[in-house]
Amino acid sequence: MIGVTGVPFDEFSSFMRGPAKAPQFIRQAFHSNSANYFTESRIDLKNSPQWQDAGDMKLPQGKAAIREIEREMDQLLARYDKMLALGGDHSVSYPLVKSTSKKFGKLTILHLDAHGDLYDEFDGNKYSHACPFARIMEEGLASRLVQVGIRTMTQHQHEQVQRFGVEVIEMKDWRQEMEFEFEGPVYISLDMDAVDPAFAPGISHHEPGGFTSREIISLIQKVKGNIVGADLVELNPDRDQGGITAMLAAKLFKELLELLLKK
Ligand SMILES: [Mn+2]
Repeated sequence: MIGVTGVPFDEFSSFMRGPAKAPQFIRQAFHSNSANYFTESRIDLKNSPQWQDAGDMKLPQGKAAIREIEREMDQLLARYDKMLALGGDHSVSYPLVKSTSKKFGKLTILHLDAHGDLYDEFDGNKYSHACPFARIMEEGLASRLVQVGIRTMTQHQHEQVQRFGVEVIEMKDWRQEMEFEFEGPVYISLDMDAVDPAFAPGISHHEPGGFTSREIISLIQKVKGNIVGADLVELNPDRDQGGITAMLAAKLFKELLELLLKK
């Protein structure tokens, strides 16, 4: 059984709050009468007995939330085979990955994002949404970190890439023919801002030059491997236009869920 949980936390966003509201907006879009519950390969998620919405986490404020996300994820992973988490800002990925690696061992992480999120610290906060992958790599939670869609590389983050041996496919080097196949347990962390803000304006950091909706959907559909966990983060409903980013998030949620259901 796959579990889905919402992680309503955005206190460690560096620029703008809002993603704490994302889980409810993604659920609303998922259940919208304007669409149906089928994935593009015709899996009927409404009538699938293989997944369940476990509701939202109940989180305290500040750094205690990071510990609580890990603790609640530990409990969820004791009840469910695998989990898909709806964020929240990207700071939630560190405790989610930490918990997932306790169950499945060292992970290969496919990280789709405009940003590397590899800062050692940001505005004095080691748990900032700009830092989760530095924490993950420092603690050895992943054997491979593969980042795709990056288009904001800085000198410091480039040094972090070298330090941790991160495999980066910057957006400028990405090609549609690229396919991703991995050995061992795989975790997918999908930041909505990987998508171009023209398609996904409902995010905090508008970074032009990203994926089209079609490109990111197809990229996910072609991922091969044993997907043991995923998160979908950084939807900011306050910035959305007519709910189009929430609808894209719901679509990506469906395709990610299908990947988790596969094995
Ligand atoms: Mn990002």
